[in-house]
Amino acid sequence: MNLSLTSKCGLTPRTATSLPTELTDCHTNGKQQLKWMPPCKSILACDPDWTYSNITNACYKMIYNLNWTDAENACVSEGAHLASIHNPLEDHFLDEFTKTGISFSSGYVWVWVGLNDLAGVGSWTWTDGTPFDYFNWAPSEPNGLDSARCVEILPDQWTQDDGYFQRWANTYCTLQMRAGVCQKPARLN
Ligand SMILES: [Ca+2]
Repeated sequence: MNLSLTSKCGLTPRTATSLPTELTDCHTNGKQQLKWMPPCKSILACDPDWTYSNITNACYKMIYNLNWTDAENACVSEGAHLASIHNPLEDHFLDEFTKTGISFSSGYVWVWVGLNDLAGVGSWTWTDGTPFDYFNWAPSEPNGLDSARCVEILPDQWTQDDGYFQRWANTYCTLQMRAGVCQKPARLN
């Protein structure tokens, strides 16, 4: 446990699997106790062109017109990965962040996220190394498991009542998608 930053609002260094947490150093009966507190957001910041989310305490940025591999590489080149999703709140945030707001548009209106099973069919993995602990597959997804190895979200309604709206699907990694969304931890300001 790193206490070196407690003088700067108590934040511990972040990893891909933990949210920033404020430490309060309490001394009780001569013994030090550490109390976990909500994150101190005032000193968290994102680089220019990145958007902060107080749901994940991470930074997000859209990228456009790339296949999945190129999208992930584009994120990595900026110290990020394609986004990971671990609960409905994060899922909803990404739908809102990435949507066009146009219903029933044509073409590849999906958005790449970091989920893939390139290491083994059906072994779903996030590129940022976080656990696969939540999913929101559309009905009948994932399908075509042998060849559809990368995952997209659909923040816009592209057909009527097909069950795909704001849910996930697996598809071919080589498809050039409308967008992808990168995610990286917020930095200490
Ligand atoms: Ca599919």
